[in-house]
Amino acid sequence: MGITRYNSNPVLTKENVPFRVNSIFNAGAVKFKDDYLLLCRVEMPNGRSSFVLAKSKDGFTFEVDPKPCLSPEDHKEFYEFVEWGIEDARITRIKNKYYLTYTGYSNYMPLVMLAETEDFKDFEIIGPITEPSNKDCALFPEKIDGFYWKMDRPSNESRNYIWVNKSPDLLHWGDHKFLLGPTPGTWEADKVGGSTPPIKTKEGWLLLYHGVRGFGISGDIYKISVMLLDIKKPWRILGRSKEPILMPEMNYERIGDVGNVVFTNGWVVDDNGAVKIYYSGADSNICLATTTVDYLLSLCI
Ligand code: M1P
Repeated sequence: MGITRYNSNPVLTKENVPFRVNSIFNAGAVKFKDDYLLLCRVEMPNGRSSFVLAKSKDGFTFEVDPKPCLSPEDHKEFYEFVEWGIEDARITRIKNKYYLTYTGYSNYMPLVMLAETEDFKDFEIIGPITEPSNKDCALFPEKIDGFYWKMDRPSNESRNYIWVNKSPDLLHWGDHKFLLGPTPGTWEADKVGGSTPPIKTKEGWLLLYHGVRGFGISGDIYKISVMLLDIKKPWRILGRSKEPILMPEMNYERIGDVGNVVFTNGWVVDDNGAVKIYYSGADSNICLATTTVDYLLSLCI
């Protein structure tokens, strides 16, 4: 078993969206009741993004809702933080609530917004949980030593590093610890960021992350990899793959709005260890790759 691309990729493109959009991509993913749900980023014709839900019974064939479920305009007193769009939601279930961590984009530059829902119909927007510039945030699915934990990616023009930090209440965050930076001379030489929310395994917290290498005017190449964190000390990396697990190879990953990108912010892990990774090619579609928890763990050396 390795990583297998679904042979009918992409599972969603803009042609599947029942309203006018520039693109659909970068979906958070979750199993909710009997459905696979994707909380997809739709870039509207004006270049600003909202979220729309897509639903599936089998995880392969999705139907997109007729209208967005969350838009910048829904953010009321927080509108100034999201005026230019909301992007790339990660979904974490903690007890019976689902938390969305997503990028709010505005004149302030990107920051991390938090919202919660119980039904994916009503969303309570809690507000910003970082300052700019920060993105690629995901919550851990349970408390560790009595605290909530998140990972995020504070950045400036030359530094894009993953950090983890903790909170008593999901609002006030501290105890910031460095997790991972780029590795010079490799596929992840210029930038890294957390991708999927961590899942708990027998060996530690397992998650996907992305790495970027820039090639000047030819652009950046985005690839996906996997790492394993200590269950009690989530700032300690126990292992990670020596090579990316997914890289742009297919036309639908190489050609699009931003070419040579594979990017994920959502996966669904079934009780039997089967993993569905929902990822986007070239910032222009939603694709699927399948694998298993055991295979991903075997890469984390
Ligand atoms: O174009 C690839 C990705 O670039 C950014 O990712 P990051 O800042 O984590 O490197 C994001 O804009 C993301 O939406 C986009 O898919």
